[in-house]
Amino acid sequence: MNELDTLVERAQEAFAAVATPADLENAKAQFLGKSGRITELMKGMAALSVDEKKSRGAAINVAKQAIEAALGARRQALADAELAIQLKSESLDVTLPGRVRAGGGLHPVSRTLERIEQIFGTMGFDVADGPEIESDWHSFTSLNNPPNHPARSMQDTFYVDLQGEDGTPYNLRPHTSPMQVRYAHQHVKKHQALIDAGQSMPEIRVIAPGRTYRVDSDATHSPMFHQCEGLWLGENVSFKDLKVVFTDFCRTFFESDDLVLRFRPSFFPFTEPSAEVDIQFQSGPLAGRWLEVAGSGQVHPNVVRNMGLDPERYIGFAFGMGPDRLTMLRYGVNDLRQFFDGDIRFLRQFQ
Ligand code: 2U9
Repeated sequence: MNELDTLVERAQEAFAAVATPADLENAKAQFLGKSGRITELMKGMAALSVDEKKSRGAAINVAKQAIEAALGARRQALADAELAIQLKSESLDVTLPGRVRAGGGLHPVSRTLERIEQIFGTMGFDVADGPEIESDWHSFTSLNNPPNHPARSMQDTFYVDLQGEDGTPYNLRPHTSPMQVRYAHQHVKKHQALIDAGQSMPEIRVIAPGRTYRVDSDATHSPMFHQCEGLWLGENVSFKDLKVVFTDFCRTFFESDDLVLRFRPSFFPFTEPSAEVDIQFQSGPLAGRWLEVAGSGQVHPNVVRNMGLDPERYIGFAFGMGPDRLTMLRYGVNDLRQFFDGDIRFLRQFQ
């Protein structure tokens, strides 16, 4: 093997030995660079005769071309390998299962509250809002609760370590009634000029849905629960209106006209007379049983007075129901606590 063949072979080996394009360019310099082997061989021809130069030059050129071809092939091979690695690292497995975006949903009790608001909305009821931490006056006194009523005791009501101006501690509202008292006050304030002039004030028609708190916990009681109360107050509102409104509400809520109501005498400090409202389905899985769904009554004159109105002129009715219990009835759930345990498997059933 002559010297040029050996040089070509060495170049091929050197190119094959490099692993990166940068190393390849360094290796190239040894053979094809300005002071590389091929350039040296060219320079070495100076002393040769014209004929020798021709044949020697042609032979060196053949060797140079062989080295350049080896370089080009190696460049391509390295570029191909790099591309292959990149393609592999960026490859997509289109058979992998897609990423599931966990969709949120409304809590079943929230669904019930929305339904209640929607149904009463169509009957002209506004929706009140208000604080969950309440004053003693709004939770009890304004609602005609006597000073020593057991509802005021620590066994029944949660108290907050904070006192109001009158020295009584704030409570976690045990019912949603304070919201109606606040709403009524605002309404009266807004129409004070009319009232003072002895003219008619627009009716109060409002529902108050929200969270309420009592010291109670078993299968049908949770320390945090929901209530929705309603108030309709005007100059010509009667128990007959309560009966129509509530019958309409129950039939729409339970999606059944095959349902009757019963008003059973009861007692609440804030209404007189008072009545429990029971419903009975005439068909379907719950047929035949009387189910207690709400309390109701004519607003007590003392409460009307506490709202800044004359009880001789303004009369009305109020009702209160438990959206948690309505949700249990509608969906056939028998333990209230499941609603507040936060078990996603339970809650997902209502989506
Ligand atoms: C004002 C005046 C009167 C609201 C009423 C009820 C009857 C009632 C509860 C019983 C248990 C609901 O299901 S429950 O949680 N409530 O029975 N609530 S009348 O009376 C009012 C409210 C506000 C100003």
